[in-house]
Amino acid sequence: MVFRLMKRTAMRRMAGWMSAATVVSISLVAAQPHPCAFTVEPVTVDGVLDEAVWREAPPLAFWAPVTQATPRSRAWARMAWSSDELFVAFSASDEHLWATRTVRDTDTFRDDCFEVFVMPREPRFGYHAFETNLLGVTHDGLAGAGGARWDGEGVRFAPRTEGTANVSEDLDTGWAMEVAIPFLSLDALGSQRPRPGDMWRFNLARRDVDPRWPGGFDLSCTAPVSVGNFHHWVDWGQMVFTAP
Ligand SMILES: [Ca+2]
Ligand SMILES: [Ca+2]
Repeated sequence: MVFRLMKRTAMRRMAGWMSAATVVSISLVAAQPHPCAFTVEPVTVDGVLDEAVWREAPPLAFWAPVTQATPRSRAWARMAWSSDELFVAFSASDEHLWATRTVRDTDTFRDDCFEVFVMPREPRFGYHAFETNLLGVTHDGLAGAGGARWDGEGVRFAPRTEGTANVSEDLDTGWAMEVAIPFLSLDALGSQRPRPGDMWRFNLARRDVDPRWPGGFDLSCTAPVSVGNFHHWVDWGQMVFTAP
C-alpha cells in the first residue's frame, strides 16, 4: 500500500510532461504484469524509435531505488517481441552525455548506461543482465546460476545520441537505445522461445552520469527495488508476452 501511494504521488509529478493517457497506462503496469507487445513489423535496430510498435506498446517509467522518487532526468522504455527476439526501446533526456568504456565486459555501468535484466524461468536458472553504455558497449552476463561468464550471441544494441558525448562545456539533449535479444541466445531460457501468456521477471535500469549532482550520477529503474541494487530480483516486475 505504501508503495502504491508513493507511485501515485510520483505520477502526479510526472503529469507535466506525459499525457493523461500515458499516466493511466503506467499506473496499470505498476499493479499487473507489463504487456510485451508482439510485433509483426520488423524492428530495425538503429536507435531510431519510429516503428509503429514503439508508439503502440505501453511505456514504462523509471523511479529511484528505495524511495521511488522521480529521477533527475526523465526517461521511458517500451518492450516488444517477435517469434525470434525480444526488443527494448529506451529514450532519455540527458544534459550531460558521458561514456568512456569501449571494451566489452568492463565497467560500462559507470557510464551513462541502460541496463536490461531478464529472468525467463525460475530463479534457479539465473537471469541475464545487459549493461550497455551510450556507445553501445555492453557488459553482459548470466547471474545467479553459478555465475559463469556469458556473452549474448547475436544481441544487438543501437544507441543514438542528441548532443556531444564527453564534452563538459555544453548541454546535451538526450539519448536513445534500441535493443534486440535473440531468445535462443538466452541460456537462462534453455534454447526455447516464449509462448503467448508466458511471464518473465524483469527490470530496466539507468545510470545517468552528471558531474553537477551529488555523487556525480543518478540511478533509476522500472522495478520498485527496495534496496540500492538493480539486481535485487525479488523486487522485479513481471512482463507478459501478448498474443500475436
Ligand atoms: Ca528502429
Ligand atoms: Ca548523463
